[in-house]
Amino acid sequence: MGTRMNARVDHDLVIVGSGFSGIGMAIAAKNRRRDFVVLEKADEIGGTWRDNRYPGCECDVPSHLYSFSFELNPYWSKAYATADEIQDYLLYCVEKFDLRQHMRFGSVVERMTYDEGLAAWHLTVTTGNGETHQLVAGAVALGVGALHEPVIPEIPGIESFRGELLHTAAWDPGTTVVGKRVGVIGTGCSGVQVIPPLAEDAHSLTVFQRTPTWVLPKVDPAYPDWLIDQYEKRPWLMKAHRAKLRAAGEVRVGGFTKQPAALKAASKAALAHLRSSIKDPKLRAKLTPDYTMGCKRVTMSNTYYPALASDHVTVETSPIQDADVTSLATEDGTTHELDVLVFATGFDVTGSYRHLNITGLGGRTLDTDWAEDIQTYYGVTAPGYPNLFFLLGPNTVLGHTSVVLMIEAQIGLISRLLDERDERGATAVQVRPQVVPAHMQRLDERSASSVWQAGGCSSWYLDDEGRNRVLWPGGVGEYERKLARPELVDYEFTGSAS
Ligand code: NA7
Repeated sequence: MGTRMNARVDHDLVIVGSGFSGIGMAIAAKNRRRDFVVLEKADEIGGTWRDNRYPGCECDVPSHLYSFSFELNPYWSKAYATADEIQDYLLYCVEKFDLRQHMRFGSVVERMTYDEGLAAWHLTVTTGNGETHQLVAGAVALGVGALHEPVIPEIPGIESFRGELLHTAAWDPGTTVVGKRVGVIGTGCSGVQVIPPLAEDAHSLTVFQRTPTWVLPKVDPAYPDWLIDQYEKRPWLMKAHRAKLRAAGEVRVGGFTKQPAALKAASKAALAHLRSSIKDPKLRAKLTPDYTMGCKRVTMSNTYYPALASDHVTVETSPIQDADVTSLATEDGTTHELDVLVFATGFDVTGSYRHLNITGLGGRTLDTDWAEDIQTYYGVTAPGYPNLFFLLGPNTVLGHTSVVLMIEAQIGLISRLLDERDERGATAVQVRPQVVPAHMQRLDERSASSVWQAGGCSSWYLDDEGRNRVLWPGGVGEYERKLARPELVDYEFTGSAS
């Protein structure tokens, strides 16, 4: 199980979550022979790709870039992997690195409180059988995912609706919509993916659209067997392909942060895609975005517009008013009779940490601190919360390339800081509070002119004040360099292990 550094704790490191972040962190801890466990609330490993099992669910980042750099996968079947394929990859990683023995399934973290005297975290954990126990951790790495807490909008009367209610992130695999009257609320990435397969089976489909999305054609060829064979035999070929995909993604970030003009060509391509797919001018008008491309995450689909153009599909743009036993009513006075209502309404991104009830130094709580303003250092550490690390935390999600690259950079930094703490004979490491405001100010300055803040839309990227608190406003390369060579003076190492 590795060497425990501090005899006063149950585990040197507790990792919460077993998606890409948790698994990557676990592999690093194992390689460094740290004593660790992974707490997972579900009964199987995975995160986004275990929970999002709605029909049509795929990753919008190229598959060869959406994997660990140290565990490339020659077998991706096509340019953009399905949820199933990604989950299979993660299952493979867990077996290969023999991580299952470290997994504690059905373990829900209810509360985390920092004990300054012990320089450790007390975790209150509820297990599947309803029992609660305490764990003491020398450090905690939170890999709970940014897109984790499904949002269900409040619709007056929805509790009386007798049809089936589903959120895309909590799909019941037994659901069938064959011959049914289906409603879908939301036209973000999930909506764009789930609508075509539902339209294929449903008797009728009503799409409740609040804001039209930008949709690019999807170029998603299957990898032929001969190429998979080559990737298997010649990993350098696969690495070269990955490097090309990475470079293509990195070029795009300037378009989002500095020169939205660079998005002009892509916008033109998306509008041409709309024109060629939708002949009805009224429908086309409804589907034409009035904000700059990239302000919300750009979607890709060849089947979305054709599905919306089908005779049995209606795009409803009048706002939802209320629900009753069998229907949804919209403000234009229309009643929409439905058997199934699908919420493709996204996630409460900052809420991901709320359910953990985190209390740091001096009784401060993360909820209160972050309600005022989210302040982190490179999204990994927060002042006042020693020995606590966030994976894919604030301002580290990406709109232009693979977040797995960010996760790996973060795992490298966390491992480095913990090693440094232990080598110095200290018990706690935390970011120096005084370096954080300037860091956040730089992020704010860079975000101010970005298309996310200045593109004329609202999205889950922005907080209540319209500030970007989700995306990293730069290239992955820059982030990797900063985290690979951290300024150790920016961190305080305190306490004495002896
Ligand atoms: P998103 O991108 O947050 O999209 C949610 C969609 O639901 C979006 O179209 C919203 O409209 C719509 N929505 C949310 N609440 C309502 C209400 N009350 N009424 C009508 N419509 C509503 O979530 P996704 O799951 O699609 O994607 C999340 C990320 O997952 C995605 O970016 C990828 O990274 C993967 P709005 O645009 O706010 O007007």
